[in-house]
Amino acid sequence: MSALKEVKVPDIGGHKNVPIIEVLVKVGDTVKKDQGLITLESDKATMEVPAPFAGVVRELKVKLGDEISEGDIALVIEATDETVSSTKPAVQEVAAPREADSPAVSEEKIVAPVAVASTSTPVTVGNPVRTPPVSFDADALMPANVPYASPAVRVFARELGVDLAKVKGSERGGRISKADVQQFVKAALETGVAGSSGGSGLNLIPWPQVDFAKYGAIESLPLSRIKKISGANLARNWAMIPHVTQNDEADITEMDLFRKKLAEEHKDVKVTPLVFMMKAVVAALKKYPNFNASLEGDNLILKKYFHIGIAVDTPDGLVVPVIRDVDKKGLLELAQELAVISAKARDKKLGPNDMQGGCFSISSLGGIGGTGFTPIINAPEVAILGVSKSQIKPVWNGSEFTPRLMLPLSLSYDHRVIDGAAAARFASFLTQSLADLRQLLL
Ligand code: CAO
Repeated sequence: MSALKEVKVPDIGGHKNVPIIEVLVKVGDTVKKDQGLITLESDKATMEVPAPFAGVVRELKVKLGDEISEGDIALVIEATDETVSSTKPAVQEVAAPREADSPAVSEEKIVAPVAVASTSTPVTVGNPVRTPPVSFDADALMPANVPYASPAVRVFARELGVDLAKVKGSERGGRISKADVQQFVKAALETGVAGSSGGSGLNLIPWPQVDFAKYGAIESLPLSRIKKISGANLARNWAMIPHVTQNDEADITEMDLFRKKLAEEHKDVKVTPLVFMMKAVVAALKKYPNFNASLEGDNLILKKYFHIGIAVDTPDGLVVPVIRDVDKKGLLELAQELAVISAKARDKKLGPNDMQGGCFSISSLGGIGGTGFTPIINAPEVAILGVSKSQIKPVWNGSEFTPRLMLPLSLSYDHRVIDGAAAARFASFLTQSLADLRQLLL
């Protein structure tokens, strides 16, 4: 007699209450081993639970929209005899019901594999089989751009070197089938066009798989949602934008005396060097409009407004709220707004509107330390200013060394839009403006 087996949700990377976005089978369906049964979608990954063995679906224990976790029973399959013996690691077995509706559960415990697709690169957990180098398209890291296909189809496409982002899915909801991939390859061969990324992606070898626990004690912590989202953005920006960082130093001795005086007179608000940077950046953006721009195909979109993004460090990761119309606001108003928006960021109260519309970003680590770093451009912006910690340094004034408060600045720019000479001029203008604040009034 064929055995009824419960298919349990296997290890899905520690995710809990993951919604089911697709039920791929119905009662009575005959399924093959490894055929997709249900698709789960966490905040970053789409995972398919495959059939651990061939058989006939006898009962669905879940429906579309249900939220499930590891160990939950998804469905019951009547396994075909030959697969039962060969399928040790998959599910919990139940005997065929003696009385119509009460299956007795045996002790057999098995682990089902789950296929995960969090990026364009499919990862099959627990599958040590070596795969060919992965064609990496950084834009495909964005959740909305991840092609809709089962892990089996992803593996198939990868074996053929097909970039799934270029394949049109013919199934429900645009899902890409194996036949779609075959059709794509056929069409590509007929027209003589390569089916793979054709040089547009990075042909990277797979990420190293290391069993760290072999070398000592470890702890595995899930990334926060902010870290996952900002990580995807940073990876895309770093991979797709040719970054160059121009370093410079501003003599802020006088500026800092003025700042301290201002802070003394206005004890209700914290006036840090950052608000001076914001004003100096706006003056530089006005003088060099190509820095207040975004690249759109072959066009440069120049912005006539001055909204500045400020990188804020929060316990959950980096966020970049935007302060609008910096050109129209005074130092004290900016200081107040900076305090409000960074508190909002740390209290996780920023809305999407608070983080949109930026023209240029500033990442200030000056309150912490460092003499310079390479900030990553916040696309679709074309430049970002990194600010490190000011220090008193001996500076030669032509006749003697004098102690001056020097502020290190690191300007990263998109070399497709900005030439090195323009970046040097922009940075130099910034340092001069900060050294002599009267320049900001001109
Ligand atoms: N040099 C020396 N001291 C500085 C300084 C600088 N460049 N910038 C700030 N300081 C001082 C401030 O004056 C303040 O001094 P007091 O405590 O004596 O008043 C102290 O450092 C702390 O400043 P702050 O960090 O609270 O305030 P800020 O306005 O400089 O910055 C904010 C605000 C929200 C940008 C900051 O708190 C923050 O989150 N920075 C981290 C940004 C980040 O993580 N960037 C990395 C992104 S990766 O590219």
